[in-house]
Amino acid sequence: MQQFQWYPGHMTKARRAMQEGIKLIDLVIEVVDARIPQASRNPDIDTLGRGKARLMILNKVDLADPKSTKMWEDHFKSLGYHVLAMDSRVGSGKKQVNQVIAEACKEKIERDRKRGILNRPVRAMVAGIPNVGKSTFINTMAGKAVAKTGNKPGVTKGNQWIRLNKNVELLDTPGILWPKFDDQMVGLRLALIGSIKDDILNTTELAMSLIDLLRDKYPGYLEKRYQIAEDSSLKSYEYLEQIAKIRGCLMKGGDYDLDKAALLLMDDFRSGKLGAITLEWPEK
Ligand SMILES: Nc1nc2c(ncn2[C@@H]2O[C@H](COP(=O)(O)OP(=O)(O)OP(=O)(O)O)[C@@H](O)[C@H]2O)c(=O)[nH]1
Ligand SMILES: [Mg+2]
Repeated sequence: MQQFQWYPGHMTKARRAMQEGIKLIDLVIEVVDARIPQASRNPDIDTLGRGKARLMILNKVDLADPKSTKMWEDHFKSLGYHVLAMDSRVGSGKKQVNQVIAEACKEKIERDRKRGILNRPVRAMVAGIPNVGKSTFINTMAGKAVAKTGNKPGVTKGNQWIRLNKNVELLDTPGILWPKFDDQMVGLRLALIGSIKDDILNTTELAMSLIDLLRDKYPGYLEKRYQIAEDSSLKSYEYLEQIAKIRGCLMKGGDYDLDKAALLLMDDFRSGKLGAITLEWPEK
């Protein structure tokens, strides 16, 4: 299996900045990807956020399978987190976010009041792994494009404070991973959703892993999109060949261009064209 480690220098810096800045924070808003809510949690953020009010956003809920999202919401609620499933691009759930911010910070406002501090804004750190939609979430909350976003990991490189109103300030942070994944399945899932820089990945292998996963958990989805009969005797690379054939991915000599077919499949998955797909479930 290929290795997925990606821990560039800006993440080491970002982690340090987070550690130093955590004292100023009242609430940690952890953004995860609803398709892999567990694998897209950074264990560091859990440690850093200890003792703080916590809100978890299951983002990109439009790309995840609704039944699974419900299971994850229940799972995290049972662990004591405030949880909201969102499509940050359209901002459904914005009102609830504000409610949770207010509620989670009531205690802090009370504490401030006792000490004679009035109207200090609530400060929330928006944290998570790369490409889960932290900056998009902030832009939606702000109602304008104040943070840079992009369809690849590593867009935000440094911390940026954004004032939502006189009561709330949000901190946009760079997505961070961790130096070593104990479980390579975690690495695979992160690579599939696009949280690991594609340049260091073998896209063809990644696409074949996706084919295996889909055939196992979402039978019929590939057939529907590419009109390939789901024949259980087909190997994953033969499947990719079929996609290449149907989509006309050919090299100069006429051979199938598997790399091109792999890119096409990955794009279709990441943009939701294959359907709403979740890749992991809470352990019972
Ligand atoms: N389908 C869908 N796409 C989303 C959603 N939220 C964000 N995106 C897209 O995901 C991509 C990454 O969004 P960003 O907001 O830049 O992600 P980020 O977490 O700030 O990423 P880094 O700064 O690289 O860590 C962009 O192409 C967004 O348009 C969502 O809820 N649904
Ligand atoms: Mg960002």
